[in-house]
Amino acid sequence: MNVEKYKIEELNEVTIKVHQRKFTALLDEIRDVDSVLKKLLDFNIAIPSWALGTGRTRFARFAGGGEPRSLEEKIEDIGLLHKLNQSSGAISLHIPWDIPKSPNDIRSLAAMHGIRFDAMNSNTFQDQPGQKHSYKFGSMQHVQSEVRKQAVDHNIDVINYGIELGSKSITVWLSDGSCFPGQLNFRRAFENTLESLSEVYKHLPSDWKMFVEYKAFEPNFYSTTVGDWGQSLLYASKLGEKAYTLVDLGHHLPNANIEQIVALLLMEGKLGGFHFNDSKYGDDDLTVGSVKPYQLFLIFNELIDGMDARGMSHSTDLGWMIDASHNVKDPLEDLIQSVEAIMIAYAQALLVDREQLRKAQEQNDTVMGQEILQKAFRTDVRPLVAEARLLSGGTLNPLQAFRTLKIRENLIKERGLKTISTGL
Ligand code: LRH
Ligand code: MN
Ligand code: MN
Repeated sequence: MNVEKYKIEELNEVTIKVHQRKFTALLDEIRDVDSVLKKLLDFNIAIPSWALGTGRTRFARFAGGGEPRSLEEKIEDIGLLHKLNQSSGAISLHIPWDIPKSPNDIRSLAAMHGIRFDAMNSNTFQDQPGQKHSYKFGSMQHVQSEVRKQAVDHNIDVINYGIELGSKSITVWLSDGSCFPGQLNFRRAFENTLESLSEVYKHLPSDWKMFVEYKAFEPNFYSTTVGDWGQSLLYASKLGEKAYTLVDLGHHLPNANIEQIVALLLMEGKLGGFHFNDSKYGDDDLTVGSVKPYQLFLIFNELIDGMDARGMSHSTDLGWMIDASHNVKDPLEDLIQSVEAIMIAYAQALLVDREQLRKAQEQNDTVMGQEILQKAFRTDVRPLVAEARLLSGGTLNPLQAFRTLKIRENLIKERGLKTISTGL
């Protein structure tokens, strides 16, 4: 299915007047609107291939129909999304869920849709058919060197696929750990993991980054060998300057202060990337901003503060990705909402009066500190985000466009009702 430019323009025509009125009203609240718009225009969020199907990170899957049946169709889906919002021009692949059989063709197809390849993801948390050694007791931490080598070789294969596609980073998420006290020697598990990661690190091209993703729990529930930002930072520091910590919002213990974690990782120059999602309990992988939008804003507030302090580019110096998937929404509609939530939180955080905030902090004016943050958070920036989309050729209202253009109905016609996207 293709969405022609004129269809987007026709749709925008219908609501442009209302939009302009709302945008003009908002201008009083924004100091340097051009610079804010430019930042929003430059900001892109990668879509993981596994978010395009329903329930891809959950136990049960209730397919909604018209799901992508191949890597090509996943790229097509992200192309559609990107046409509507002009903010999701990248895909993140998971190997072996998305083996590119012909990398050159895949690369050209993605380029046709204006999509680049974000971080590659390796998978040593599932046994694959025909695999020699099992990861039941871990992969890079494993007590047997043959198992560790198998995991290392897989990661090297993933880097090689990425090189062919033009990716510049690999995310390693290990589910290694233990379920019971006594199962594992923590120190040896750490040392084995570090040694395995160093083997992979040696194969990184000079312009690549390695992201070490941490997670406190699941599938191991007693200990996790890359369980928190401290452990991830230890690995990343020992590995070298191309290794960074990756923060997935769903991977913390309840009520963790993620904004503080982000601030300190940035201060150390060791924050590499983000997996956005939202949750009530743990790694629920829900739509970004659906449960704790204020937390998301506070995280962006620290991101901007920390990146500006280090002179980093908001758009290119960190890896931005969504990592979500669940059962009850249309995956593309969900991604539209997630991207929108990220843009809104980013725009709100750009409005924070940092000079005033610094003064309030220096005077221990707690009340004013809170007021300054909440003034920005409570600003309805949706017209600002919509204006950025309009300027970049996207739709004023992507969700409405998705429904009016009957995108899912068309995908079902093309692919069938009983499709389940490939992968997990
Ligand atoms: C683990 C995780 C990690 C995986 C993805 C499928 O929970 O967040 O990033 O690669 O889910
Ligand atoms: Mn993740
Ligand atoms: Mn996760």
